[in-house]
Order: sequence, then C-alpha cells, then structure tokens
Amino acid sequence: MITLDEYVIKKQNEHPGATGELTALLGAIKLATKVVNREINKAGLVDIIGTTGVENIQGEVQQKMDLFANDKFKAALEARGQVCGIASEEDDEEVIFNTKTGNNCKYVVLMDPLDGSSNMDVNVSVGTIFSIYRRISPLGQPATLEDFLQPGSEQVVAGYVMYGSSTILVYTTGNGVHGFTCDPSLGVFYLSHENITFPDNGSIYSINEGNYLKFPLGVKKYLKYCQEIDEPTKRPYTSRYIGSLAPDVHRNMLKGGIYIYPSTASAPNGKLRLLYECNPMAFLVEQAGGKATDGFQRILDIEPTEIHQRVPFFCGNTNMVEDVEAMMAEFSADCDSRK
Ligand code: AMP
Ligand code: P6P
Repeated sequence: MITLDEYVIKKQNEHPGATGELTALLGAIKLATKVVNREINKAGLVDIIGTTGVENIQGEVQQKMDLFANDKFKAALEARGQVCGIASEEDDEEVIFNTKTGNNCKYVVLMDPLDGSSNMDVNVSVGTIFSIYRRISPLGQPATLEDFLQPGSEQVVAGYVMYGSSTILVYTTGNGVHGFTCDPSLGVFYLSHENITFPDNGSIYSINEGNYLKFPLGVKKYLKYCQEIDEPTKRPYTSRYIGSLAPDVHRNMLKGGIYIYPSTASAPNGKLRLLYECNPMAFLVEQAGGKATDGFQRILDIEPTEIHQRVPFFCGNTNMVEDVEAMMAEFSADCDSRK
C-alpha cells in the first residue's frame, strides 16, 4: 500500500532537476482536501449546508460550503508558498499573491473548490476540481491574467477530489491517471486506482435530459441513438446523471460512458467553465484514453479569453464522443464556435 506522499516523491525523483516545489504544492492540495472532507462528513450537524444568500459572478447563489472550501484551499496554497496566484469559481477575479514569496513561485492554480455543492444538502457526492500551470510571466513579478488564460494543453497537473462513499483524490501529470483513497481512520491517502483507463466501449450516458427541448438537434439525435434497441451495440445505453461533474466523470472513466453538458437555447456556451472544470477534466479523460471536445474541437486546444468563460462539454469514451460529434456536424454545425 503506497501512500500519496510516497507516490508523489517517487514521481518527483523521476525528474532529476526537480526542486520539490510541485510536490509541496500537491501536498497543500492534499491538506486542504482533508480539512474540507472533515466538514463535509458532518455537514448535517454543523451550520455548513445551505446558501449564503450571496451570488457569485456566475449569478449563482453561493453555498456556505463553497466559501468554506474556497477559503481553505486558498489558505493552504498561500501558506505553502508554491503558488503565485489562484483563479477560483468562487472569486470574481484572479487572486494574486503579490508578496516576495508569492512573486517567486512558478505555479498558478485554477479550481472549482466544491463543484456540485448543492448536492451536499441531500448527501450526494460532490467534488473539488483543480488545475496547475507554470506561470508565463517572469519570476519575481506579480502573476498576471495571462498566467491563467493558457490553453488546457499547457496544464502540468489536473485532478479532482470526490467526497462520496469514500474520499478519493485522482490526478494526472501527463503520465496516466491515478486514484488515491483516503483511509479515514488515519487520514492518509493510499494508491487504490493506478492507471485508470476507459474500458474499450461504454454504455452509460450522463446528461440533464430535463433540458432536452433546448438541446441542439445533434444532441437530440444522439440521445435517441442511445435509447434505440440494438443488441450488437448494447443499446439502449444506461442513463446515469448525478449532477456533480467529478463523480459523473469518475464513474464513466471506470465503467465506460459519456458526459455531455451541451449548449442550450438559453445558454449558448453551455454551463460548465472552461478553465477550472472542462480543462482539468479533459486532461484527465485524455490521459485515461478518452476524448473531450466542445462538440467540434478539442477542449485542450481552446484559447481562453476570460477566467469564467463557459464551453459546451462532451467527454468520455472516444467512440462515444465521436458518435455524437458526427451528429453535431450533420445536424448542428451552426453551433460550432469556430465559424
Ligand atoms: P519542481 O522543480 O518541483 O517545480 O518540478 C519541476 C518539474 O518536474 C515539474 O514542473 C514537473 O514537470 C516535474 N515534476 C516535479 N515533481 C513532480 C512530481 N511529484 N510528479 C510529477 N512531475 C513532477
Ligand atoms: P444541471 C454543478 O453545478 C455542475 O457545475 C456540474 O458539477 C454538474 O454536472 C452540472 O453543473 C449540473 O448542472 O444544470 O444539470 O443541474
């Protein structure tokens, strides 16, 4: 049983010039995860569920736990002194650690500190999603907005923590996807899922079908394809949708499936944010042998223009994503943002 710390150090040693800064940064994320996990596990007993009554820049009412998680991750990252700035779903703008220490750090972190948090009120799994980039602005200076607006292909690390029946931290540095499950009696993460890889085929589709009438025709055609009876292709597929991105993607990576949050008539760019939801998930999905697009182009190739920009999101088994991409090309080419 190898612990997360042992695994990370082992991987650091495979990079002779490594100073340990990235290892320390991953340690800060692990620490914050434990603090958040402790609160989530007693959510019904302490005043941490429900909303703050305050709206974030997304126009969404912030959950009390959103702000708690955001504060804990920011505090842990700043205290560890490996990050020059953070961009978070819960902050309107990027947070720059403009100190001597902060300005000399080479990484920025983008995160959704607690995704799907409204599920917590009903004891359904929620997640933290994070992404780490090397800064492009010069060391010794404060981080700039450009450090955060890099394409997802530049990510050094992407990961999520799923607070569910167990607490599991899953991450990639570009050499496969690896999962570590927390032993609550010790508070230690142990390697439990090495080299997570999509099965060759998938038969689960994850989408909020309540929005069906507002979907692009290509998505409607794909949903009907999923529901047709066809023995050789194991259809009808199974519909599974938790309403929390990390658990939905995690299940599909392990069992095979596709997650879709498309554009709708009322939300032409969909709901999910490129920088701290879609890019990290896309890096993980590709590293697990899958595919992630906006229906037309690779998510990791999209050049970001703003911190909270949204994109349509299709991710999962490569063959399943390509099936829906073919229908988007045939029936919804007008939705292609590159046109
Ligand atoms: P560092 O000097 O610690 O910032 O590491 C320099 C580079 O080495 C990082 O940006 C990664 O590309 C790689 N590296 C360092 N530590 C690790 C690790 N624990 N796991 C994977 N890659 C690492
Ligand atoms: P809807 C949670 O708010 C989230 O960002 C994802 O975690 C989840 O997949 C999606 O939105 C759920 O959105 O519109 O189906 O409730």
